[in-house]
Amino acid sequence: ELKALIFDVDGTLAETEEQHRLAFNAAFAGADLPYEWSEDRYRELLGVAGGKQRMAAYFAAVGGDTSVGAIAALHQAKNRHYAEAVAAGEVRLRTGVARILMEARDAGLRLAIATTTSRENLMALLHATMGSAHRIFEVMVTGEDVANLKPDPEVYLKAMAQLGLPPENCLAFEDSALGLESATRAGLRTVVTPSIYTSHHRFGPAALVVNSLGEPGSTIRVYDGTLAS
Ligand code: XBP
Ligand code: MG
Repeated sequence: ELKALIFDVDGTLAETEEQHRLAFNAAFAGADLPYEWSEDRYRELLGVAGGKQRMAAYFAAVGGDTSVGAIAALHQAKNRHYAEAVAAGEVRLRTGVARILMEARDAGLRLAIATTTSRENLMALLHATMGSAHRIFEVMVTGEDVANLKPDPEVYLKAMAQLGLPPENCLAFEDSALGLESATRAGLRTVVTPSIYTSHHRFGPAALVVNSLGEPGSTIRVYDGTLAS
């Protein structure tokens, strides 16, 4: 029996990765670093989950400063840029997300989040895209709440522990192969909606792969008795 839906955030609730990429580049520029991540480069770099870990992997490869302090400062600056962009309305919920959340709630399903990003980034996104409706999420587990990021299953295991439910009662929603692996290793069935940065991933263990959770441009429409031509 299905009792809860657990959502990834970046790429799944919203196409956030482009804003993360631009924010990383703004942080590099602000620190006078000669790095600028192209879309293609960022697509590869997303193979490393977590912004700090992503920078560390890249800096190690190009001979940059991999010290914890340097990376922490850059990540803080990056998150400031990200929060600004999100607050300015640069990111919207993906097609169908608002509807599935409302319909799930109305059907009595419980809603949770399992994300790699920080609580601050998560709340910035939820406030900007949903306002007070973000309270629809009963459980939120972020990258700050776990020792091991995706593809480790910890974030999903923790979300289920907080829901008090076994994987059989839950369904995960993901956009990436790393996220799918995390959910699958936690014993969950997963619906995948590939995002602009993950469309080339392989989603073997997914229960279902669909372009989106709704029809393009749709809101909830009431059938008025006439047939569309
Ligand atoms: C998302 C991530 C994050 C974001 C940036 O993974 O890997 O690192 O790219 O956020 P998922 P931070 O969607 O699987 O949760 O810089 O806060 O890490
Ligand atoms: Mg994701």
